[in-house]
Amino acid sequence: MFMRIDHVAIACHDLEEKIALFERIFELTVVAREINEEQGVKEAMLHVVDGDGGGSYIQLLEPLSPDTPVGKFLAKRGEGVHHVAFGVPDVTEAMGEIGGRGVRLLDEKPRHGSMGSSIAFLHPKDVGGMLTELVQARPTDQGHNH
Ligand code: MC0
Repeated sequence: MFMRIDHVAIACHDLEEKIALFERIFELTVVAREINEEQGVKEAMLHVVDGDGGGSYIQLLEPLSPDTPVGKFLAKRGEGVHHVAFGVPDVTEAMGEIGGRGVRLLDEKPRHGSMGSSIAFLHPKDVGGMLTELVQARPTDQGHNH
């Protein structure tokens, strides 16, 4: 079902500071920036490698306000890994299959994700404490990436 790890997301207080850190220590490059009002984040995608059906990235997330998933996470746990996202060929199909195995879906239908992707989250308590995201890359990205 999983084609690749699409991204590992890191919650941070200062997006620009963390972009500079990851560029310096890992020689990564920002390939997309976005404000996602629905998810309450300002984000940057740093390209790691190209893979099956899309690329793999580090995603840096800064909350738009304290009363958002990432804002609450920072207040409770501080900066660090917020979620892991797996690339799937069809997010609706993956939601049905995984949901059918008793995992709570946090989204009833796919939402808008980074770089035109369709995404859905799974409850961390049903995935060993790991907030998990399913990602279907934008159709034009599949096969030849960003
Ligand atoms: C909360 N918990 C987590 C967690 N956030 N565990 C692992 N990783 C996380 N990121 C744990 C808490 O410690 C708590 O456990 C329990 O889950 C309930 O959390 P809460 O603090 O009471 O907070 P809630 O219930 O208000 O919300 C948690 C929940 C929420 C995961 C349901 O954050 C959510 O719906 N997230 C999905 C959307 C999201 O995260 N969007 C931002 C990124 P204890 O043991 O203390 O009870 S959007 C994004 O990144 C997009 C743009 C993209 O990738 O393209």
